[in-house]
Amino acid sequence: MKSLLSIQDISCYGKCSQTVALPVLSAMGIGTAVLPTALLSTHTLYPDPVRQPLTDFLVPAARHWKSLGLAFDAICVGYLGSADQVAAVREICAMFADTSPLLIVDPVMGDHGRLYAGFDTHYVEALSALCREADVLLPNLTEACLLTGTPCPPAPDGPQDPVLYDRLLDHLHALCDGLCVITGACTEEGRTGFCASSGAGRETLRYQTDRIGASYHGSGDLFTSVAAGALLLGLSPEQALRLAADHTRETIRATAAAGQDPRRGLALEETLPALIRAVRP
Ligand code: PXL
Repeated sequence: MKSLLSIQDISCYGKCSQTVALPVLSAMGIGTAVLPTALLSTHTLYPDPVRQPLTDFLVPAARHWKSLGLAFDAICVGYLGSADQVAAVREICAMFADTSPLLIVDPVMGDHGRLYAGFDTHYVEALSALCREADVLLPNLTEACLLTGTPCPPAPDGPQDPVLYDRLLDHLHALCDGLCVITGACTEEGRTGFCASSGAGRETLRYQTDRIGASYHGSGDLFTSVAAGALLLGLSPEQALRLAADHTRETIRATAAAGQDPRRGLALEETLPALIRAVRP
């Protein structure tokens, strides 16, 4: 069984980050260990979450695993709360580098053209250093602009000229020579998907599928989790990313149909059986 270490926060109520990654990767048949970077009573769409950063726990926990001889096929990094946590994660990646795990980084720091609250340019720089080491990098449009110093387009949630994505992918490759994926890429009204390439000048993978008229916290986390699991299972980048886009679309559709408070996040439970059938027929 393939193994993956998921490094991101646990938001105890409102599905995102670890509470998306763990069920999804387990359903896909990936043995998943979690390294929580912080505990939050809820994710940050609810007002005033209680936060308990776990920065001092990260490196000692990883040292303990190392002393036990544990190793992972992949390390997948999501939301981190501070530049100190980014430094700790880089130290952990260096600790496990002798077993060459696939490093998958979702540089969670903004959306809709803006940095999330609590992050600043210092954080962007710290995260860029981690992105340099990634084998797979999955920013959304806002994050791709922040990482490459590109002004974000005035209507970041609407359709963009495909040339913008090509240019961003080229700039991202100056940072990271792995597979770069711009998630949520939209080039047609009412559609969404991804643009990706595995090196400057290489073929660009483009995919557009129906955009469901609802948006939920944790959707990017779901895309990254499915893509990570599928890559570990040996799917090609194009197959893995299409599966991630299609599964995210169907989960958003099912969540909208469930009619619950949107802050609860994605109704993952509705679509896990289909995901299992897709990857473990
Ligand atoms: O979905 C990404 C994410 C994860 N965890 C926390 C967040 C966010 C996005 O804002 O706030 C705590």
